[in-house]
Amino acid sequence: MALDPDVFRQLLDTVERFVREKLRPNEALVSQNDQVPAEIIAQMRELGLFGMAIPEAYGGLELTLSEEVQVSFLLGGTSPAFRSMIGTNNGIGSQGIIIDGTEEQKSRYLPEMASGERVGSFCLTEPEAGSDAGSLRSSARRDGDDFVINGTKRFITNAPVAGLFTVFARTDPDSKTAAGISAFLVDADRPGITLGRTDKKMGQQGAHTCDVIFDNVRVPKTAILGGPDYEGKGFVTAMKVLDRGRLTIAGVCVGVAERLIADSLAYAMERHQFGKPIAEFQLVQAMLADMKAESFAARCMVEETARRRDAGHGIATEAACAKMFASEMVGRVADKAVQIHGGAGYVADAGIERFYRDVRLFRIYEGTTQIQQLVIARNMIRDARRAGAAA
Ligand code: COS
Repeated sequence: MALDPDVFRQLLDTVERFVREKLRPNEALVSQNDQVPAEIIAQMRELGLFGMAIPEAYGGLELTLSEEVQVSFLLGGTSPAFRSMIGTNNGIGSQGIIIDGTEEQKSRYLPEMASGERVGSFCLTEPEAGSDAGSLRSSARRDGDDFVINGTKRFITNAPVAGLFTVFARTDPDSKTAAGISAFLVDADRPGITLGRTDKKMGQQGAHTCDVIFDNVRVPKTAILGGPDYEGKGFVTAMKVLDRGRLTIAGVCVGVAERLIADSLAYAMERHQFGKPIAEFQLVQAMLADMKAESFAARCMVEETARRRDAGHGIATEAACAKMFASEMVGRVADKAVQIHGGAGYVADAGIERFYRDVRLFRIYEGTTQIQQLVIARNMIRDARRAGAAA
């Protein structure tokens, strides 16, 4: 349910002030120390940012997707590492439970996730199964009323601090495809779970990923997301979660692009060459105009897709379009931001080069650009066939 407009306005004002006064001044420090300070995480918890997308009945803010993307635009105005802290609890770490979880699973996990007490991580990717998620090899072998999980998950966001893993594993050993995969809710302190070393990444320092290794981890059959009747339906849950996740990432891309445009414009108006501000040169203006037009287009795509989802429509195609366009767009915007800043954009001081590295990930996680293309084209063909069959 949408928030009262005044209450929502206040939330946006608070987030905007938090980003400006608390997060931006700490960007360089977070990158240098590869750590978001505990004090900032505590403030995020107080503001309710871990539970934006979680229903009010379980302690969250229950924002509509249209509202949530407005917050994503604002959070994109600073280093993506900050948003990553709260990203999984609002997205891939909790949405499976919200969409398909049983009442018992919701009341057990969602309140702690909404408060930020428990961090959720999404364990889909494996060393040999990235884009082809349906080929994953982790297994969940039935043993009486339990399942025993074995396998390695890779690049798992927030795993080092997670209290809950949504683990995708094959419950049907005879299947090699998406069918036969189930999702399990596994407490992080279960015996048999170990973490790999934290990955050293190109950017987004402060946001952590690592391997999660499951070695004979025993869970009851009630740990299947959605309950025992959902055995074999895990892959479809993953896809539904990713549809939504892809849109919020597109929203963050728009926010980062808008930040880089504001910084580039300010720099271009201040920096003098050949006797005048470089913003007065048409070749610089062309870059600024392209940046603005592209980010505006992505903003419109994100807002329209969120509206469709809030109205109850499927958004698999639109979310893939928005994620593909917005993540590619912010890559181009970051490149132009470096160009406009010239030498100042290439050295670390202004932080532009950091954003240039940070945004590279957007084209990869929650589905590469190529996977989005595949999803879009496949859905187009399917819809055309259906329309043909109906004619
Ligand atoms: N919503 C609901 N159901 C969906 C769906 C969606 N968006 N997309 C697919 N499904 C369903 C299909 O309908 C199918 O169900 P049925 O067998 O009952 O018809 C099932 O899921 C399998 O779908 P499909 O045959 O399309 O699966 P593929 O193995 O061909 O894989 C892609 C499809 C490539 C789209 C999928 O593997 C994917 O998204 N890969 C990228 C994974 C990713 O984003 N990883 C990032 C790491 S997670 S942060």
